[in-house]
Amino acid sequence: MTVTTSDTASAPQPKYRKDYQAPGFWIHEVELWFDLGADGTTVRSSIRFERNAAVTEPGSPLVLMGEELETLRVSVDGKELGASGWSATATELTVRDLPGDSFTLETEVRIHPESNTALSGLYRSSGNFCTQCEAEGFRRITWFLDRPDVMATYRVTVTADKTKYPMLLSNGNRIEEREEEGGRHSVVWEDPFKKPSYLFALVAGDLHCHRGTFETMTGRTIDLEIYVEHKDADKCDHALGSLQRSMKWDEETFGLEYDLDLYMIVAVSDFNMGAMENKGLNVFNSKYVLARTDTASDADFEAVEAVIAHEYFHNWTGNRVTCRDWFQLTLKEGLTVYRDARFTADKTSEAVKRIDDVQGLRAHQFAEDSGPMAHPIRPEQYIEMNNFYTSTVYEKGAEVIRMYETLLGRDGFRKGMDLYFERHDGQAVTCDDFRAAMADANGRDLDQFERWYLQKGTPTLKAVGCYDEPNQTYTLELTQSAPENEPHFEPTHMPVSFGLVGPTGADMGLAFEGEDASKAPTNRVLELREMTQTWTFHGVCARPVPSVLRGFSAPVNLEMERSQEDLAFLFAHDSDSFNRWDAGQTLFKGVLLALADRAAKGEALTLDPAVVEAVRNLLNDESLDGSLKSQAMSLPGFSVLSQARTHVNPAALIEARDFVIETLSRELRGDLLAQRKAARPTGAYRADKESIHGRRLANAALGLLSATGEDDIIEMAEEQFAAADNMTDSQAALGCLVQIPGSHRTQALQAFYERWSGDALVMDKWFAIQAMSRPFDVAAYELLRAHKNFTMENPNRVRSLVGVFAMQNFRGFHAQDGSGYRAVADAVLELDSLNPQVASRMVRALNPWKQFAAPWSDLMKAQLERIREKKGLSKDVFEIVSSALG
Ligand code: B3K
Ligand code: ZN
Repeated sequence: MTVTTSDTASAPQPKYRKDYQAPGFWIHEVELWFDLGADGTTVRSSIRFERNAAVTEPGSPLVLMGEELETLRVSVDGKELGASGWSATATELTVRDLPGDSFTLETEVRIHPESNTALSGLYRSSGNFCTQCEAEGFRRITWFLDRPDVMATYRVTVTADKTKYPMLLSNGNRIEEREEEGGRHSVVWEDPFKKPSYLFALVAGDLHCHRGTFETMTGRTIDLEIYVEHKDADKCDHALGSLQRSMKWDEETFGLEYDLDLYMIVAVSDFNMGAMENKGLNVFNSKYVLARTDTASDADFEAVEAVIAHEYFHNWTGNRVTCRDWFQLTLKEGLTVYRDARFTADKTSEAVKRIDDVQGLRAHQFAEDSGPMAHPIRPEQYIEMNNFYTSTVYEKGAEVIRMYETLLGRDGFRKGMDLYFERHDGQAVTCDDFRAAMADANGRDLDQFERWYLQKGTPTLKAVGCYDEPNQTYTLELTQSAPENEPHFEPTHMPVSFGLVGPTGADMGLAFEGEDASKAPTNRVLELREMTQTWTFHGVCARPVPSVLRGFSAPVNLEMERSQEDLAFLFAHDSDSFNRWDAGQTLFKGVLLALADRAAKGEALTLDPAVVEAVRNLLNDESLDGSLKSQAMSLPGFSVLSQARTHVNPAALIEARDFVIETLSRELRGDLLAQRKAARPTGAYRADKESIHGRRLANAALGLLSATGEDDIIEMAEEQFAAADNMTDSQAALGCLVQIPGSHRTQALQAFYERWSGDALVMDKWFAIQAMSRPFDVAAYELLRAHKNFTMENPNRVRSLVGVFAMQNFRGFHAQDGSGYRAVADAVLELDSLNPQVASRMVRALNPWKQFAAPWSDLMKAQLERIREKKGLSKDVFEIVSSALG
């Protein structure tokens, strides 16, 4: 059962940021008792309320939020209320008989975790109980003021059958355990830190506990406990190490120490997103905990470490200082993504991490920002908050935080963070409070910077450079302009990192008038605050090539007229590794789009040999590590290319991309073979940086080589597949073998299935590898949809088949007869009744329909309309579909 909408007369109404009002009551203390059963759970609560006289009149009733609760009893200050004292609708409990302005309310409700397929609130996963309360899931557990500015301390008693649920966990410290009648037992937990209800957690189950400790900077010993299913006991080491490294890093980098004496992480297999930072008791998608070298790839290991770090970092940025209301979500998410990115950069490679992040940002966030769901990082309105856990709030939010750092410097940023915690520890605050702390700690005016929170869409940054040879000056003119979908655009405060690359490939000095170019810095952060500004650099003794927006210092679309030669020159020489990579991307993008236009007209395709040579040079540049080389040869993806066009013809884009990949594969065959050979680590598997870079390059080379489907390359992939002692190599080889139909494909898939059918996370890979492969069409999709290992009830499985097909298999999804769209819409309709949050993620694949040419656009739109027609559509999917069609 979900909140139903279109069968009621009125459509769901949005909430607006401008309407914020403080709560009518405060809650200081909460006590909860859970009686967990196979057929229903009883939740009793005792809550201490105090009227907020600034907001509500004395005598006005208390209104609490709830969903799918069966109310058994309501009492105030120990007196049970009769029917006239309270009333409940599907979503509100109103209590009228209040003895005064502060009182204790007790309620008892019955809920049904055993049939909760929405995975929000209290639910069951693999027979265990767990919770997910962010954003508004706590109200599915008990009547409450379920909003983040209501912060309280919690005492929680959990009672359940002792044999089935030997572990009973909640937030904070375990203070009592006792036996109960009938083979049951109880555990009592107390969380001394005030928290909003979205950080509440409860877990009950029969789990293996992997233990460790961490000694903090003040010498306290913290117990670390990682809970997993018994069969996964040997996949916890990396998660534990990741947690210890995160704790250390946050002390060293931000001076932040963990507060409780216990930190628990529980891995569950049915989870709507990645993980959840509940105070002292994180609940994780098992995908981001479990890792063993034969089941998880290098990328999976890195993702586990990053997500563990992210949730850990939330303890300060999110939990100790939380959000006043959900419009402020980026306050904790943008900041925490920024922090985890810095952590990963420190632990792996700053350059590689930056390129991976920007690649993701452009593919997902830029697409969202130019589509129907575009919103500022601090949205102005929402219908269903869960729909706003977006790459805009997270990833663009992190870019905005990164701009503070670029403007203020690392030390200035740290000063701002220190002041933020000094002012707001224990509070629920806003993005403006964060900005004020950054400004005040540094004596800077950051008023204009607020526009990054107010405006949606991706601004364009236009750069025009002019070299004056007689005067030896170089003038750079920067102009910012409005995104198409932001009619009220005003100029942002934008840091533009800049350099000039001289004819030898070395950076030149950037001297303002009167400065000595030989002593001037070679990189400057230019602060663009007007629509247009110019800067002139002196003593520029030869014609330079400009390198603009180094490190991707602002989340914008850079527009600059540059010749293919200049781009190739930067691709070969820019000292800024991001811009070096990006010059290649700009070069490829121009080539691919021109080829796609030719393909759309049915014209023959040819590739400029200079492009091939540029890639060859990179591949053979021994100053680059394997990861950078593999990034340098990856072409802009379908999403990035289609954003550059209106009326996209997907077939022509795919044809152009295939053509370039196949040409590079043929022309660079010798180089790729040599690179693969040199890069592949020899001997037993190792996880050091060098080996990880080596595998990344070797597997990218194999991937590119296999594009032509030649027998010797297939044999090479078969050999790697058979011999692999780690998932990175095994998965990469399988990824090559599935691209071309034949016995090699079926045999490899069968072997992989036989070996791993008992391991859910590896089976997700088996589904995903097929779903993104070239021969995978709608018929193949339907076969896997009916496979005995597929279920719509597990979000990871849905993402690996439906999600990958809809968002990564452009051939199959954009089939010209519309069958791909129909198949995905069928899945959305089915999911909507089971799990609206997952349904509303899948349906977004249809969002960019306006960007496509006919017949694709009409076919996509028709499926959106079909979904909108469904009776009882969840408000999650309703919001997405109506904005897409609106
Ligand atoms: N804060 C959670 C996300 C909750 C999503 C709610 N639909 C995970 C994170 O960002 O760390
Ligand atoms: Zn987060």
